[in-house]
Amino acid sequence: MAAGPASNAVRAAPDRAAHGRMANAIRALAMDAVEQAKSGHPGLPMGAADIATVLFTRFLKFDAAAPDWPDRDRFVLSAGHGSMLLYALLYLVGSANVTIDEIKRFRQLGSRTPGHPEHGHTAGVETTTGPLGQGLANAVGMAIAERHLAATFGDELVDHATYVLASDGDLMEGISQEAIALAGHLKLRKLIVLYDDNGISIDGPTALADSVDQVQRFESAGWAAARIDGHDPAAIAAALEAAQHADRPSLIACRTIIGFGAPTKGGTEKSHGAPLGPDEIAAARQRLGWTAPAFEIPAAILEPWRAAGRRGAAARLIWQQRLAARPPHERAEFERRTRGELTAALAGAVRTVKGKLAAAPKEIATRAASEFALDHLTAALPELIGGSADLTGSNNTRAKAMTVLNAADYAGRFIHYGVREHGMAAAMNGMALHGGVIPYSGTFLVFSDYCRPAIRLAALMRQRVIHVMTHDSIGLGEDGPTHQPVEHLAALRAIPNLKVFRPCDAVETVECWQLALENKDGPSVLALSRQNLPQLRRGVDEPNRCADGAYELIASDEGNAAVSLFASGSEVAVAVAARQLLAERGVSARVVSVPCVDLLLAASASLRAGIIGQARINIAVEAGIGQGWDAIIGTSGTFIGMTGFGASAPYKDLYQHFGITAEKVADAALARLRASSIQGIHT
Ligand SMILES: Cc1ncc(C[n+]2csc(CCOP(=O)(O)OP(=O)(O)O)c2C)c(N)n1
Repeated sequence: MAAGPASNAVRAAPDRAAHGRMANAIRALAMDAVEQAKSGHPGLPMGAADIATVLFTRFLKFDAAAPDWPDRDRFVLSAGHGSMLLYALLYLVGSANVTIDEIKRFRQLGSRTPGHPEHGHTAGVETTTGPLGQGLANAVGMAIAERHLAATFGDELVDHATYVLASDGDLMEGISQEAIALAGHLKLRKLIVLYDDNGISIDGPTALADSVDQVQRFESAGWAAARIDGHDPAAIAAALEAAQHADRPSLIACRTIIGFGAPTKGGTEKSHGAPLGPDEIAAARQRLGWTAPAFEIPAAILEPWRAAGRRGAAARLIWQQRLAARPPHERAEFERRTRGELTAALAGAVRTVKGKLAAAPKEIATRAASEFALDHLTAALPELIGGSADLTGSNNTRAKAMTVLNAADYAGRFIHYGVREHGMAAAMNGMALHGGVIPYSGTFLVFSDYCRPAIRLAALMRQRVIHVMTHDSIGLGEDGPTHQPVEHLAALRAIPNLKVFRPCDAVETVECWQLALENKDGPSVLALSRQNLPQLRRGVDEPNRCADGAYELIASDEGNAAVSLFASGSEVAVAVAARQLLAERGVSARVVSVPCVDLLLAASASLRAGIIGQARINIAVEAGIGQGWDAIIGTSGTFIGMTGFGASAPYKDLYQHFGITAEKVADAALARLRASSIQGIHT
């Protein structure tokens, strides 16, 4: 196989002593910063220093002056607790935001060097890591995005590797199995995992809990895998060279000594996650031959590191020339996608869908409405990459024109993730972080629990990742309580910076899709029904009525409403029917559709108050638990929904059984009105 530009970046090896001095710079900074912070993890940076030195000085394609260069190689420190490895590297190569002062302020409030690496906070940090296994799975998504964009725009613009440093803990976590299986299946040859095989975790030797042969494990998942001495720079370089030319993803199991250099704590869990202490540090300095004072890197060692930081500058300039030489429309499209800007065609696609729904209203499930919308949205936005965790026909996430993205065709736009919700959600984060694509995918809402750690990280990292989660309530029926989400909407709404949309009909579905796509700085969940729902919105509304999170769907017949009925998703139709029952009893009620509680609560106080209104009685209805609805209906409001798990039965029977019906809603309103008028007489 032809050597790609990545291997052009390989530089001649320094002599072993020079290499050792450069690696020791990482070790010294890690020891000193952790000691000063009185907390942190020196063991991993000290153990992995040789690996990182070879990678950064000779293989990684990057330009420290341009951390956002789209065609840079990605480096993911999956074992985020070893953050001082990354901060030391960023400082040494001359990254503008990690100065020696920031190293001295490791783990302090407002520093660029927080306890675990945080993407968006420190330039050069490709993803936020700390929850073990997530970074590795993010890297799979980055490698998918790279292959897809290379197939779309050509190798001249997109041809970079994704390197991961993974620890024992990363590989013990279950998510790693999903990630490596997917990567092996997709033959992501530009994904290279360096495994810091030190045999130590927090409790002690990994042998306490693990006896997996990782090399065999990766090989069986379709990877190339090798075992090397992780302190031998020649062996590291040879393994990286081989990995760059592999036709599949590569694992390099690097046998290392945790806390390398620390005379009594090295090789043991004592160096994993605590300051070494002044005596041990002094002894380690002596053993390593490091004579410089704390936080000082001698110029003769810093200079080759800084040179490594500049090494990719020429390649970047040549890449920029290649980009500039592209036909203007191609260049503009590449740049638009890199910036994450949507096309002007989006608004037209939404208008088209709304027009069709106005002309021929549809009584369909919102999952089907989502598919209908996606047929138009995916045509307007070529950056949308869909998928499903083996529920394609149930989630309705594959637009008709989408072909499959696989090892034979990376230009495809639909990914069969397999039954791998954890890995899928984390890979989607990696795709969004990589840029140039907007990932969306599907599973059942009840399995959002399997995606939750990755969704939380997407929210923390402010990444646009869209989760289509269907079968969103007891409305799924016969599959029963294992599959019926009850607490999930509330649990997802509890995640900061995540938007949970639950549209009530086909029109709201396309509006919520538009809002999710325009939500550039965070993830979204679209909770969609399995069962058919009436189209409540008729005619064409030009503005997006879901934009404030809630709106008055049906006003009261006369003047001030006595009752406000709030509902989301499938229960909006229940509220509409209840309003009719109340009207027949001479009670005026209004219906407020609440497709996104998060947006409503984020709206200005006056806007929110206007939408919530001033009816005497507030009632909310949602086929989930009531937690969180108080913020809308007040503590004196009435909630009609679920208080425990569902059951297996046809869905209409379940709505009757659990009392989520128009009659119950109307009865509750009438009872409240009676009670308040009696109270009115007494007071
Ligand atoms: C999902 C998750 N569980 C637990 C932890 C807490 N934790 C941090 S490091 C670690 C294990 C450390 O072992 P290893 O991964 O081998 O790292 P090393 O000791 O080599 O630094 C654990 C359990 C975590 N960060 N993430």
